Amino acid sequence: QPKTPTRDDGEFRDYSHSEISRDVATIKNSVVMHLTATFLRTPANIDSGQAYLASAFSVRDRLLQRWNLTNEYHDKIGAKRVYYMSLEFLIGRTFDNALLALGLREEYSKVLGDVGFCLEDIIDEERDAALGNGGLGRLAACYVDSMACSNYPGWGYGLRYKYGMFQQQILNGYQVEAPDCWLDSPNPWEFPRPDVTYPVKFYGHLVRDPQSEHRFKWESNVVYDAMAFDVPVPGYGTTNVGNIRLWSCKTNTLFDLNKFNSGDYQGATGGQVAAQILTDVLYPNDNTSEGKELRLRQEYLFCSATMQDILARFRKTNRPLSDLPDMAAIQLNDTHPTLAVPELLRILIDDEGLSWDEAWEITTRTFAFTNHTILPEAMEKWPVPMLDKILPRHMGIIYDINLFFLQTVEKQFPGDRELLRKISIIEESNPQQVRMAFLACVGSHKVNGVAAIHSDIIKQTIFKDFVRIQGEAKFINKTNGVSPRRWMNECNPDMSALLTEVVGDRSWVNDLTKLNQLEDRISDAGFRERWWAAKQKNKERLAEYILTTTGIKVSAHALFDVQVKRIHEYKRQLMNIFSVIYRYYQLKQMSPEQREQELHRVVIFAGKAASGYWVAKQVIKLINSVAEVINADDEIGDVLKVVFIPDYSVTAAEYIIPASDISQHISTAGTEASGTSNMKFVLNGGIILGTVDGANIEIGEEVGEEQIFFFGCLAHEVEDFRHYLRFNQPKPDAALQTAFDMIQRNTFGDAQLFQPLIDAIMRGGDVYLLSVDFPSYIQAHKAVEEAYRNHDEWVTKSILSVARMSKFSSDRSIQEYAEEVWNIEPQPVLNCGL
Ligand code: GPQ
Repeated sequence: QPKTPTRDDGEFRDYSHSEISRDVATIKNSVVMHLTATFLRTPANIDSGQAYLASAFSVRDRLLQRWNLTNEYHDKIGAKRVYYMSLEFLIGRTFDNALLALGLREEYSKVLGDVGFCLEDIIDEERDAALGNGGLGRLAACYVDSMACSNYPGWGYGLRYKYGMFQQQILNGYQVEAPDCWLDSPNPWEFPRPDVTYPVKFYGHLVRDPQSEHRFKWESNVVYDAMAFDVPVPGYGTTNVGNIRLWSCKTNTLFDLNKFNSGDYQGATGGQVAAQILTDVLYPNDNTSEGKELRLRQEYLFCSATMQDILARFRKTNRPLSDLPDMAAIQLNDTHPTLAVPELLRILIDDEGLSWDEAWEITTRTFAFTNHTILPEAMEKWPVPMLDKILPRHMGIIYDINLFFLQTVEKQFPGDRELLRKISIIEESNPQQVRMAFLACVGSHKVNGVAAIHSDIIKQTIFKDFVRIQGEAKFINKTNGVSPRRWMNECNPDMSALLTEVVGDRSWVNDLTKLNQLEDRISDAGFRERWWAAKQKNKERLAEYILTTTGIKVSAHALFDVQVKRIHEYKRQLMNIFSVIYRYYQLKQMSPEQREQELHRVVIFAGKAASGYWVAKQVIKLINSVAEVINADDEIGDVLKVVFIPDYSVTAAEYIIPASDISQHISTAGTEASGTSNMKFVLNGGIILGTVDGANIEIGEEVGEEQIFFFGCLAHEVEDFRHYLRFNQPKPDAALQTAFDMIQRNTFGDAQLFQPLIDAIMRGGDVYLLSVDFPSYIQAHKAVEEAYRNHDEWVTKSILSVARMSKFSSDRSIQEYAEEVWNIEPQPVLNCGL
């Protein structure tokens, strides 16, 4: 165990001279310095965009000091680090997050106020870093946040997409995609590192090493450069600053001097265009594998650069390669980074000269793998011919991994040919395919699902045989979590103030268990009133946001019923809109007097559909068509309003989530691995209407069954229903049939547009069991309305829920990973007064 240096023993650099100043005049100087020196402006002549940039750069200076300190310290004490490899990091905005973490929000507010700006407006100038699709990418961002806040030495690794998640516009009710040019203006939250650049090879051929039968030299002329950009991750209440290292494909090495000299100026840069494309765009698929060659090359660029970087850092320790697993734990965020496994083997064997057995031992002790879905369309498979062409050496290594694996299985279960066929990493289809989930599983020492039910399901389905072969202990559960920094402290200031009052200080931000003290206030009438007022204020803020983004005026006194997430058949936004149609029908049957007695409701949708996912896009069109008719119906007025908020994003979620009364998480049982927005809604005092699926189940266990509205069939019943519906017509109940009829009578425009959505149920086998769950869904809505009308009961539910949510802090998830998977410990940077 290396000795931990202290500030006095001369070994450790003294940072005290660069203490972060809280002095408003000093902060002002640094903002003005950036304004004049970085952006060539004068304080008398700036707009809010420039005020944002200058302020953000001055905050960044302070973060970078701590970034250096953190990494220098972790290097010095020889700390083991975790590397969280993810093709997606859905970060959102950073400015406000950094101000809160550094405790400088008041000070910057004052400085900006002095020059005539309001901090909230300045915060609004920042564009989201939207380098992810949905839950998987946001989870990665919450996890690096928790690592920093809990002082774990760890980095995220990802890609710096030039265009992030597309921007969604709604035109004539349809989703239209526009590019997300987020890097068009300077990005204060990245730090370019041209000195950290690695070459990454593609294509080419292999030459066998005459010295050794299993070593190869891989020769190729197609070499791209991957350059690092570091994104600091502010830790709240700690000096530690985390890091996300993002790779960008560098272009200038592909300049063709021969062409240039012969006068072909355009042709000389042809390579640049090709190189740029590798990190140009984020693939906009959620829970679906695209299978494009470009995506494979993107994945490999990522894996190769990351492994080279991790090994470069390891070599500086001068320890033998067999110590790598003692210095580095690598987590694979789904199968997208799985090529890191053969890449590490390749480097260890071909470049470092290790034997297969040595390299294999190091590799499997280093990697662990998280599965995030069991949807068949999301399972990554790459055709062998494609892999063989692009990465010939890796294809050979994968064959070897498979061979050795099958040999051990054959020894364990002699003569079981069927078993070998089922578990082979190579699927014997035409063409053959590499099953990436199997490769990731075999190459890792731990495999986990993301909620208890999901981890059970994967053990019974895709990894069933692997459990039998490799043992139960390898397959574990790590229920997801969310960061309380962003998903309470930042997005819900009024409720946060109440929590701080109850706890006595802000310590709950890094320790959600403290919220159990809320239970003591449950019968404090004054407190309950302020609790409700906080929710009400958030609803008014959202009503304002809805008005500016959609032009629709909604009443903040109605029940806010929210479903925001990627649009996907398994998430069943379609079932939601069918129930809205049925509700509309019922309201139309009533007399005006009766109608006014009904609970007023605003049904809020938001979410993006993958650009190539036609059904999901039609669902968006249906929602907008229904909204248009209902919102324009004077008889209905405020009794029912339907809103589709365009361009859902992390920032939009920060407005929407704190304002919900009820939120819907209604996937067909067994299909949503976990869900994470469900946790955010409940943490913000909203109640869930949901199926017995994913983390809904564990949320129910924690907050109590009275605090959650469950409905629908159970996961173990799904297979039988599906089987029945393959051979029998679905029988929609009267309510669902009414919704179909309304659509087919052209109530919401041309029925032809929506017939395919009805057909998917009535003729397509109703794979997601809408006809099965609809009756209990309508019942659950009734139960929600009744409960909401009992105001006192509702406030109690809301407070109790928040009090009992500590399990769903990502700090808890990260601590479990650290202790059970990564074997790393918190290493708080010595307190140097920073
Ligand atoms: N998830 Cl495979 C995604 O957001 N994208 C994906 O491509 C895959 C999974 C989600 C999953 O659907 C949610 O249930 C999880 O809560 C989330 O990953 C994080 O684990």
